[in-house]
Amino acid sequence: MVKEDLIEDIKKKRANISVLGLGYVGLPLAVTFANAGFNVTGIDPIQEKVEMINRGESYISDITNAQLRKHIDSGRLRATTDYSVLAEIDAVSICVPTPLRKTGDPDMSFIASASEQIAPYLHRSMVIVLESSTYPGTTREFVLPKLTANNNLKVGEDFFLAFSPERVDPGRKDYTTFNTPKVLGGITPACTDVAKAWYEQAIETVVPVSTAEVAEMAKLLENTFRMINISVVNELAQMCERLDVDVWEVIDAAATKPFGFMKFTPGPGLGGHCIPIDPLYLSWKMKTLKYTARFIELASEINTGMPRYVVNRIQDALNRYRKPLNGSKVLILGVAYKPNISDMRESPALDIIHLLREKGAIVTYYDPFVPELDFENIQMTSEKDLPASVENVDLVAIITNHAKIDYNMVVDKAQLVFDARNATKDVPKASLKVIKL
Ligand code: SAJ
Repeated sequence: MVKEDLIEDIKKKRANISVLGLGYVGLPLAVTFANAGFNVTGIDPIQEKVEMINRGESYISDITNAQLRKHIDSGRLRATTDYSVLAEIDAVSICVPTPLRKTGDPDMSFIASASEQIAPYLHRSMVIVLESSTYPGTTREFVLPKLTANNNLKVGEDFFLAFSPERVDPGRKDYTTFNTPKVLGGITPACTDVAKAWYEQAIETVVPVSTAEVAEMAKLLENTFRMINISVVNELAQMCERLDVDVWEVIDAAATKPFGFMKFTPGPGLGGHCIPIDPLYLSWKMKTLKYTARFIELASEINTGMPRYVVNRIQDALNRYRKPLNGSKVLILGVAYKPNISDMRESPALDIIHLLREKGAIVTYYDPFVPELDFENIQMTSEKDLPASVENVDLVAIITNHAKIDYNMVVDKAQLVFDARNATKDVPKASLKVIKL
């Protein structure tokens, strides 16, 4: 009766919930469970984050202080760095990072640590859901053995384990943790039942699938689809340049097709912690099975080649005006990995800055969302006066097209513009000074 009793406790909101990892996925998830009436204990190893949460201060833009404070003041939600609270917890969501190592292999250390921290407190009538994007088989082959290493609890009978991919798109207002359909698959059917009974108390639509592997693979299909389609248009941009055809016009024309087409746009490369990374978890797993995921590897090669392609195009643009790149002043306009956010993870702007400097360019940047850059070999401060900065360089390279920038002013004051995002599409007379990807 373990399964039925746990589902009863969940439905009655008697079950105590924990979310392990309070980042852009975990904190909104914790608040979503609290909104549904559960008592939630967030766990994170970073003391500063825990203290901010317990003061009702949100460090995640998708969660306001008011949304957080409501549950802190009512005592429904609290945070801690102490994993021993798990002894009193009935349901745990694991929302920890899954980055890549420098070698390009999956970094499973965060999932390993979370599993090992939970194991001593694993008890009968407990459900655990892994949310971190990872390779198919992780939940069954990697997490389960760590949970049961020092006990004889039986998955699907004594406790329950499932995978449910996060689908958080930071900054998006129309889709939230609550109303984004949630795929969920268990190690056993009973695991799927228990996890589904839990998640559907707090999330509008839960989509059960037959196994954890199906859920893991569905997530990777979502982001592999995106990564490969972006690489297609990145290669198309290179073809169009050789054909002297405007790739942006081509894509806009193709996008008029009301069915059977989905618009993607070329750019300076692929940033973020999902799209360029998740597909490589799949290709890595397939390598262990002696299978080469050719599309993923080719797409990754094209996307990672875009920063160098952009720098070559910048060099050609200056060359037209008899200016060697070496010694020319180049302003990078927009460095975040995508428009209107401050996130720099995997941003192609960093590669472009590095490559330009390697060729002797004098590089500055302006990004209203990123006041400072402090990465391995790049320590820079954003220019403060955009008009003056634009006037003072040989070329402005629009790398990330933040909406708040006045591109009319940029084109008006610049000597030369390389536009990697078609940000100047509505600027009259842009063609006189703007060279587009
Ligand atoms: N990019 C292009 N061309 C495109 C779309 C994106 O070059 O047509 C670039 C962006 O500039 C960025 C990178 O790709 O550097 C990733 O962009 P993204 O729009 O995919 O944004 P992300 O990384 O925030 O992706 C997230 C993902 N959400 C989750 O993994 C839960 C992704 O699945 C979503 O589809 C995406 O948000 C979204 O739709 O906004």
